Amino acid sequence: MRNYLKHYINGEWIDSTGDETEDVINPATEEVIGTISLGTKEDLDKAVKAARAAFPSFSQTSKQERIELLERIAQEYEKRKDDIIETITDELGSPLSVSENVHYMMGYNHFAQAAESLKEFSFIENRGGHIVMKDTVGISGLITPWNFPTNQTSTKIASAFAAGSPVILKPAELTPFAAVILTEIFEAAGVPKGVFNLVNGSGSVIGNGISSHPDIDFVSFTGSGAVGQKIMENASETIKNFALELGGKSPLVVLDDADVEQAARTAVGHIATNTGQVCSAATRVLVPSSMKESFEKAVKNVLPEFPVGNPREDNRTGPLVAKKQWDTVQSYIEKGQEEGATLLVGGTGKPEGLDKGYYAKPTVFTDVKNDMVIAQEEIFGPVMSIITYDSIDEAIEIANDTYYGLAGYVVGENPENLRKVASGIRAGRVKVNDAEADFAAPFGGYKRSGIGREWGDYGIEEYLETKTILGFPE
Ligand code: TAP
Repeated sequence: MRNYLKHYINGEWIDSTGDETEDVINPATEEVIGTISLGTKEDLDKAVKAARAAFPSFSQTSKQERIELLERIAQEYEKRKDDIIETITDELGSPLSVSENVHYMMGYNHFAQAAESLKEFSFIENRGGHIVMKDTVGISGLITPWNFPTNQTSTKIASAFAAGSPVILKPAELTPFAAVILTEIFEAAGVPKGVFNLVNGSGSVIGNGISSHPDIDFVSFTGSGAVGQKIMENASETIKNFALELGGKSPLVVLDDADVEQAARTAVGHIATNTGQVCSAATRVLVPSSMKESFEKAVKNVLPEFPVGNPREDNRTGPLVAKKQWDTVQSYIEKGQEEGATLLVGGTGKPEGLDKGYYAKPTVFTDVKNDMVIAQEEIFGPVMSIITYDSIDEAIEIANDTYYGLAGYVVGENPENLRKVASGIRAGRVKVNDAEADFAAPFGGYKRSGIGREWGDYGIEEYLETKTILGFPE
């Protein structure tokens, strides 16, 4: 049992001023694996005070000092590898291989990349008559979701530290333990007191408290569009700066010269990895009408490569994070059937032999029309919609016929067509074939997928203000 009943404020683990707690459940076993304290407004105020007190000295640290701090964090992070992997598997239900190759790896890369980006980063530009300086935004409130417990926390914290901004982190109640390990990593790396503060608690108290706090200068949020809107409303009261990374309903455009089996593997990988609980997952798969049957056959063929089951065994897909998420996914599968889409594989209920745990069946709908609810709303589960198209222009039109614009994918051979589709998709990140991950590349959305960019130097920019100085003595 992991009982984390304290918050980390001003370099110390301190008791909560309230007595409310929340149990954390392992989604694979449905058993309680620990408890956290739910913080109060008073706890948040203490954390804000600590971050404010740390601001004058931390914001004035040199670039070199902050590079060294980020490098020490990356080193300490590596030392906690096994802990991080096991913790994420227990709280989120992701298979050990996914916890290692996705969650652990992404967290590490954000700290290492922030150090690298900072080396090249220029905080001052002489523009002839005037100087333009990049100045720390102030203190930052970070609100993160449950689906990537180290990725989303690390990208925000690494960028804030690179920019010299002290932070208050509120992780999601469903997966709060990875943030405790991160806190221990920061302690071991010598993060100055007050620069990192962890307040556990509910979105309605601590999350809401952060976005409306008059002494917090900037809020970075990742999560649902509904909460994103609430944050914008709250931030408007104090004209607070904010960045939002929200949902997606991303298209994967399969071109007619794509290797059909490989394209199907890519598509299934999107709904299998993290059990489809990924904001940038490709859940609308656009295939040429002429390829429909061969693609459907290929999907059925590759599905067994992604076995669903106990995340501590050799499986590729674990349970959904919580009963509530399982119920949501079930209702979307029912909706798809009501709307007249054809169920190719999967459906409602649990996979055979997996009665305990929030396991869902990987589900693929075909004959989907892009205006159906299952093609428009973010399901956040292992559900794919296959939609056909007859020309590349039509594929781009369908790809963009969505409120979202977080990501897009295109697979095929002809470079001209790949370029046309990649350039035509209205989204913050488009991936062509098997392009490798690049942690210096900006990440964020168009339209209702958000405002702002994370990762690398673009991520650091979010935590900076621009200041002009006229007549700066040489
Ligand atoms: P959200 O409700 O958006 O939760 C994300 C974070 O915001 C959590 O830390 C949450 O706290 C906090 N929060 C909740 N209400 C808040 C408020 N009024 N003010 C400030 N912060 C608040 O997401 P969810 O309930 O976990 O998931 C719902 C749906 O959102 C999912 O099904 C999925 O579609 C989408 N989602 C998207 C993403 C990404 S990466 N785009 C990530 C997660 C979920 P607590 O949960 O601890 O109360």
